[in-house]
Amino acid sequence: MVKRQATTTNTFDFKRIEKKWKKKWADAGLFKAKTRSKKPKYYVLEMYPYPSGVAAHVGHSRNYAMGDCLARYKRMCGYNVLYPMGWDSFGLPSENSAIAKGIHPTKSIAENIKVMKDQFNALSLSYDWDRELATHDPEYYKWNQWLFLQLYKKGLAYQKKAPGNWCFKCKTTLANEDVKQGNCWRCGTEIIQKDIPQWFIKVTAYVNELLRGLDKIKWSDRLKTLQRNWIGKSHGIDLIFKVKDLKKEIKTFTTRPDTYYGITFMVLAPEHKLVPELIKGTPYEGEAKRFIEATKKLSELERTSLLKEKKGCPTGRCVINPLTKEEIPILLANYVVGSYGTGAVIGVPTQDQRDFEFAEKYGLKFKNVINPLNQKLDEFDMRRAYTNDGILTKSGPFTGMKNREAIPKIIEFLAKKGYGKKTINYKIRDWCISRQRYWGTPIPIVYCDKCGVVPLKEKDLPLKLPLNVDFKSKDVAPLGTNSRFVNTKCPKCGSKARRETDTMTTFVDSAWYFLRFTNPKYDKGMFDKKAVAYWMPVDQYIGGAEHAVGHLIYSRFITRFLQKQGLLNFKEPFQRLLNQGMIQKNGAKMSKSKKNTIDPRPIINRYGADTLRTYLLIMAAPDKDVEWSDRDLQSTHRFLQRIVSLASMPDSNKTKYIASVAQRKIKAVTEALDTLEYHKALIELMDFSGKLAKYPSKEGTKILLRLLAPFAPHVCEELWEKLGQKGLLASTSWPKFDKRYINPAAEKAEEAILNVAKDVYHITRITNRKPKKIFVYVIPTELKIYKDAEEFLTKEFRAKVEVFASNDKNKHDPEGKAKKAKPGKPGIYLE
Ligand code: ANZ
Ligand code: ZN
Repeated sequence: MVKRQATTTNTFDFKRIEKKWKKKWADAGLFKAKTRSKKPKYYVLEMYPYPSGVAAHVGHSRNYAMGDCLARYKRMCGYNVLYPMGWDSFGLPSENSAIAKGIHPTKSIAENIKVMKDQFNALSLSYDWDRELATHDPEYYKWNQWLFLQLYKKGLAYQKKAPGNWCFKCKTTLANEDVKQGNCWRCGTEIIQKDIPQWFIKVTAYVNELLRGLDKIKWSDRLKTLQRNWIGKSHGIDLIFKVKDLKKEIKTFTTRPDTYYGITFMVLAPEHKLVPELIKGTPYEGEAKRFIEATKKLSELERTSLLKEKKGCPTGRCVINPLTKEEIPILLANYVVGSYGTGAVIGVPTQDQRDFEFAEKYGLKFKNVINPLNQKLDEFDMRRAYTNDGILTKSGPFTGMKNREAIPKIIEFLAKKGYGKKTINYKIRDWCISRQRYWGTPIPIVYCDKCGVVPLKEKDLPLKLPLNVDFKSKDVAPLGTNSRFVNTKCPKCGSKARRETDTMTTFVDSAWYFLRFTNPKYDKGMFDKKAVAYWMPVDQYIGGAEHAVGHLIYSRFITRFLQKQGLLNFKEPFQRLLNQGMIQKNGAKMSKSKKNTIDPRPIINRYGADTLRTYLLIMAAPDKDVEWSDRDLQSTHRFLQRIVSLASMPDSNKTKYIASVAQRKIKAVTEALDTLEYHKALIELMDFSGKLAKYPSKEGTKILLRLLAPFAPHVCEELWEKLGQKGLLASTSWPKFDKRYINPAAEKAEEAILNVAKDVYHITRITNRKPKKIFVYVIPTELKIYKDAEEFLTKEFRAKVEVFASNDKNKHDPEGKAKKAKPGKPGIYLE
C-alpha cells in the first residue's frame, strides 16, 4: 500500500565493514566464555560437524546462523554465553575422505578443518575458538577409553556375538554403508550376516528412566515420539506352548492375547535356538536348513520391512493349544527376528495382515475371533485381516466381550492356568559400539591366552591409535595390520596377549563432547566437574532430526551413567532442542548427491554475510523445510540497504509515535527470540524499519540497530558507530521494554492517517485516476489529528492535500462529502 522509499543508491561496502568489525570483536575478546562470572550462564550448542572436506551448503549455514543469532542475543541480554565449536573428526567420512585423497586421515582432517573454519568465519559465527576440540586428538579419545572402562566395570559394556556384514573373500566385516546392493564394495562378493563378537553398551539398562526423562525436557512432541517409538515399550504376555512329541516348550510374545482363540499357526525365527532340534529327522530338515542359510543374507531391517515378501518353511512339528487342545503347526519365517521378544510368534491370520498373507501363501487355517460391532465376519469370505477392535467370538468364556476389555481378563486367566506370564518388551537394543574400521578410538581391551578378556589399566591410557597401518587393508581389520599394536602383554599376568582391533563408533565421542567444551584442556579427568556444574546442562541444542534416536539417546544414556557415578548433578544433557528444517531447491532436500546445493561463499561475496544470515533466519520458521529463493535473498539485501539509509535521515517530528512503536517492537522481538521464532522477529523489524523510513528518528534507529544486531551484526555495528555511539554494539545491553513510552493516542492518530491513505488509494483504484487534489473532511474534534495527514498524503500521492473540519464554512466541497465525515472515518473528495 505504502510505496517503499527507493534508496538503492545508499549501498554499503560490506566487505570492508565485515573485516573491520570481525577484528574489533576479536580484539575485545567478546566471544570468550568466562570461567568465572557473576552473570547467569547460557550454553548454546550446535551439533558439531565431521570435517569431511565437502564444503557446507546454505542448509548447513542456516543451522549455524540460528545458533549464532541466539548466542549474540543472549550476550546482549547479559548472559555469560558458552558457544563452542569442535570437530567430530573420527569415523567413516574422515576415513573415506582420506582414502579418496590418498593421504593419511590426520593430514586430510587438518585440511578439511581449515576449509570449514573459513566457512564459519565467513558467516561471522561467534564461537569461542579457545575451546575448539577434535575427537581424534588422543587427549580427547583417551576419555572415551576411560569411559569404556567405567562402563565395563559396572557391567554396562560387554561383548557378545552379533550379526555383522561379513565378506568371505575379504574376511572382514563391513559397515552398512559399504554394502552395495548386498555385495561387498571392494570385491563384489555377496555379503552374509555372520555372528562376530562385538562390544555393546547396555542402554537397555536405563530404558524406563530414558522414557520418563522425556517428560521433563522441552523438546518437540515429534522428537519425543521418535524417541518413545525407538525405545518401543510394549506390554503383553509370554504364552507357553508344549511341543507335540518332544519334551520342549516354546514361549511366544504377544501384545494381543485377545486373539488367543484364533491362533492357527506358530512361526519361529530361523535363528531360534530350538530350531535344529525341531527339524532334526523330519522330512523338512533339508529345506529348513536351506531356508536358514538364505535368511542369513538378509539384514534385520529387510526382514521386518513391510514391503519385503514374507517367506517361510514348515518344520513338520506342532505345538498344542492348551485351552482348545488343537494342534498348531510350527513354521519358520523370515519376518520373525530372533532379537525381539522370544523370537517366536503366534499366527492369527484373521486379525493380523502379515499373518493373513503368510497363511494364504502356505495354506494355513483361518479362524476369525473378532467381529465389528454389528456384523459377523466369515473367515471364508475375508479378503484381508480385520485388525480393528470389536466383539470377541468363538472365544470360550470371553465370547461377547469387547476385545480391549478382555485383554487383562485373558492375561489373568492364562496366567492362573500357567499358560502364560505378563511381560514387557522393548524395541530398543543395546548399543553396538564396535566398528571394524581404522579411524576411531581403539577399544582398551586385550585378549590374554591365560586370563581371557582383560581391560587396560587406567594409567595406561590413552591407548594411541597407531598411525602406521594399512587402513585400506583387505584381509583383516585395519588395526590388525600393525603387529606392534596387536601383539602386547597382558596387563594382569604379563603373558602374551592380543589387542582388540575393533574401534569405537564415533557416537561414543559425541555422547559426551558437550561436557568437554566446558573446559576442553582439562587433563585430570574426562571433564572438569566444576566447569560442568557451572555450564551444564546445554540450554539450547540445535541440530538435525536425523539424530533423533541415535546420538540423542546415547548422550542421554551416558549423561545418566555419569550422574550415577556421582560425576554429574543433572540427568538430562539438553534442556531445549531445536531440530532445524531443511532448505530445499527445486522441491528436493538440498544434498550433494542431488546436485542441488548452494554454496554460501559466492552469496557472501556478492551480498555480504549479514544478508545471507538475515535471509536464512527470515525464510521460514526455524523447524520448517523451505524452498530457497534468490528473489527473497535479494529483497533481504534491499531491506538492509534501507537500514543503512536510515542512519543519515533527519529526524521527523513524530517522536512520540516512533518511541511508542519502538517499545512494541522491543517486546515483540524479545518474545520471538525467546521462542526461537527468528522469522517473526525479523518481520517485526522490517515493519519497524518501514515506519522509521517514514518518520526518521535517531533514537528509534538506535533501538532498531540493537534489536537487529544478532541477525546482521556487521552492518548494525557500522551504523551504531555512524550514529556516534561509543563502544561496541555487540556488548551493549538488549533494550528493555518500557511501557511508559507506549502512546496510544499517537498510535491512533497514525492509524487514522494510514486509513485515510488507504481510502484514497482505494478510490483511485476504482476510478482509475491519479488525483491532483485531495480534500479530507473530518469531524471538528479530530481536526488536529488529521492535520498531520496533509504532509504525509502529499508525499504519498504527490497531490495537493487539504484537511477541513466538516463544519468549516469556507471549505471546498462540491459534492457534499463533508456530510459523510464520522468519528475516525473522514469524508474524502478527489479532484
Ligand atoms: C499375536 C498377534 C495377533 C499379534 C494380532 C499382533 C496382532 P509390538 O507392539 O511391536 O511389541 N511379534 C512378537 N515377537 C516378534 C518377533 N520376534 N518378530 C516379529 N514379530 C514379533 O508387537 C508385538 C507383536 O509382534 C506380537 O503380537 C507378535 O504378533 C509380533 F492380531 O501376536 B502378535
Ligand atoms: Zn593374562
